[in-house]
Amino acid sequence: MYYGRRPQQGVYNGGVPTTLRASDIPAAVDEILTTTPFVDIHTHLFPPSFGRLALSGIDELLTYHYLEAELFRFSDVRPDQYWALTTPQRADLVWKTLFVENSPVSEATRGVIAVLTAFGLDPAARSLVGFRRFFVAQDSTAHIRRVFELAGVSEVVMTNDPLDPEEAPLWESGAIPGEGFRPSLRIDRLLNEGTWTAKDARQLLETWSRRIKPVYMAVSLPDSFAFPETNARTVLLREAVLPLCRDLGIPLSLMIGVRRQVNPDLRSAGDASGRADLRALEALCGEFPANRFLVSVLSRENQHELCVYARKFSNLLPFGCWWFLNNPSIVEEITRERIEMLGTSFIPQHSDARVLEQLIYKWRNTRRTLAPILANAYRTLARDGRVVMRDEIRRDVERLFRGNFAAFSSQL
Ligand code: RAT
Ligand code: ZN
Repeated sequence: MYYGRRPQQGVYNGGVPTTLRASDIPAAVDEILTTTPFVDIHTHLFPPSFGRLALSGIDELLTYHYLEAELFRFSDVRPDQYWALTTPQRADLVWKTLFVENSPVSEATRGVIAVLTAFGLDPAARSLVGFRRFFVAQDSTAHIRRVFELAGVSEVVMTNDPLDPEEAPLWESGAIPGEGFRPSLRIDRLLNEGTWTAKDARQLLETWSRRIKPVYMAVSLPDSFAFPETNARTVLLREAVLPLCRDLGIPLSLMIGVRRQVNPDLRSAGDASGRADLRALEALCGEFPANRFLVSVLSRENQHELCVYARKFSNLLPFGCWWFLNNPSIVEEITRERIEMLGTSFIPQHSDARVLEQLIYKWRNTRRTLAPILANAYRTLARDGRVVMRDEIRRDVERLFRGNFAAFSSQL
């Protein structure tokens, strides 16, 4: 299935590789970014077969926790009053506060505007009635296809938690994700909260790996994460998680630097970030050379060290500009640094989308930020004397947004 726009005619010059003049590079990069379908390696999306877990539509878009955090800055509503509202009431309040009474110039608010515009809806509307009517009228399969196409993604990786009381029974009763949705096995509860023995953990992970066929296992970790530590997490990583990942040929994704619930009143919006000591990665990559690690770090201050470690350990693949980093100014800085230090051997971004339609703005923004960075890299290369070919740019973009991941996970 092809989701991106098809390449323009004549791009390949009748099969002969096209050499680009420096002045043609930006347009070529734009065209290649727009027509290459990406794999979104970390989302919280679900297909319709997962019922209430599959979030879509205006009420869900507006009650995204990135926006809720902003609501409490602009409104006098107290969190307890807000949580007492129904979802449509919350959405109405967010719309009135952040979109009508204030200008939606933040990344998360602009995102909603971009989504509405992509569907031809009027983003200056004062009420949500017309938006609700539009989203309710969509056929879910056709709508997913359209969203994937508008976002330029071919597949999204879900976050699947075997210890989630709402999600687990769905898998157990045979729910099938369907086309475009790939599972990953999220093990936060197992590693961070549980009182699991290595034997029981291994058994649980084996059962769930057989059941859902994850493309990786994943865990988010606090800024205080260390390895090795004298705790259950180290034992479980050493004796259950990493041996099984190796046997299955899948990576372990480590998302490091989250400080959960610094303001619990805000629920999902109450988490913060902190700088971590990345010597934990040095120890993990060194002790487990036959394992592969996908790594994203939440603190801006940890980004350079992550690149340094990626230069030391080829079993470490940096990915994404996670959560509070997914803003154009920071994405630009991190991506330039990664290209300078790692060439094309990293994964620039994932969406972290929780609501289906967020894919549209998150991926458009990523492409928009990336285009001048990539163009600049190739123009500088041309200036240094190397011929730049269109097909090589296409190969590189394909690697950044699919190939590097595929090389890390035997399950993709
Ligand atoms: O970005 C987010 O939506 C966060 O709330 C988290 O979900 C984070 O991405 C995670 O996967 O833990
Ligand atoms: Zn996430």
